Amino acid sequence: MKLIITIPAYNEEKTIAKVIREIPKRISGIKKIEIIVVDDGSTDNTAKIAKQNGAIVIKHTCNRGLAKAFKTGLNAALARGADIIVNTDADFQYNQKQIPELIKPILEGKADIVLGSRFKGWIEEMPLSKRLGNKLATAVVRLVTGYKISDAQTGFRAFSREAALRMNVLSDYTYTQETLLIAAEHKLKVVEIPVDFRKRADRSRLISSIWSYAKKAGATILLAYLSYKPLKVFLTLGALLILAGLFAGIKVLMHYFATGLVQPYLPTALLSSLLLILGFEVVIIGLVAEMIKLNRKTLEEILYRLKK
Ligand SMILES: Nc1nc2c(ncn2[C@@H]2O[C@H](COP(=O)(O)OP(=O)(O)O)[C@@H](O)[C@H]2O)c(=O)[nH]1
Ligand SMILES: [Mg+2]
Repeated sequence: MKLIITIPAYNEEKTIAKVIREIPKRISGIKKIEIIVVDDGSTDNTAKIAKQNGAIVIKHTCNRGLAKAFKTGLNAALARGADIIVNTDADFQYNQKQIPELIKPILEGKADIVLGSRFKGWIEEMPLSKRLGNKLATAVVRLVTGYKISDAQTGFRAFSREAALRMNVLSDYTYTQETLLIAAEHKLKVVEIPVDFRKRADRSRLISSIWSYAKKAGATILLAYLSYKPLKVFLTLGALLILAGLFAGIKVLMHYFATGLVQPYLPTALLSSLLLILGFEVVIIGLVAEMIKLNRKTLEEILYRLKK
């Protein structure tokens, strides 16, 4: 069994060495351990220090964002023949000594993805706004995936090779929620274990303000959900519009049958037809989106087999 640890890093020269050194040298059930640091266009000494500490360094020529760096790491690990891939952060917030616990469910064949949950574990410090943001985003992910998880934003997670092969992340910004939507789509088994979360010594590289994060993460979740469940979303929306149209139309029809006139209800009649037309259109869009989804599924299957 080969384990590869991937670490996306953006200007983390102060902590990258500590993170690499904390990774266990030997883990029972694992023959070989490799570390890949994805340096996402850092302007400091992150890459140099990572190399000095024995990591394989892959460099982006410019800052492409965490999701792209995650993807680079995952693909590189797959290409190097990883059986299990652990992703962790470069900021020394997670405790790498917990990697053996994190990969245990995969080694035992009990999970495809293991999330290190901070909320089930120990959190040294997390501002209230971030705590609430995490809870809210997790609630949304729980709702759309059906996974009973407590921490959808954790950066400390393990993937089996099979699960990693399925992770076709499209977002630029954050991979955390999208990977779980993909997992649900492929019915992968997701398990959580409690982990420690230390205070960040430096400011966050990812989150400048909780609002900008909410906006970007919200858009990512919405888009991913739409592309996985288009029919459900559009049919619901279309059905609501059609129902509203019928509701408005009934009065007009009743009056028409009684008197042969539409007259006093002309505005209602217009509103009703508008809602009905809109509703049918939304349903048709749903059908088209569903067909596009089938197309994407075929493409992803090809990608999966190609990578395999
Ligand atoms: N590759 C890459 N990594 C990033 C970027 N922004 C943040 N990170 C890394 O992602 C991890 C989590 O970021 P962090 O700033 O700790 O986010 P927070 O813990 O949610 O506040 C750290 O290892 C960062 O170095 C980025 O633009 N590119
Ligand atoms: Mg962090």
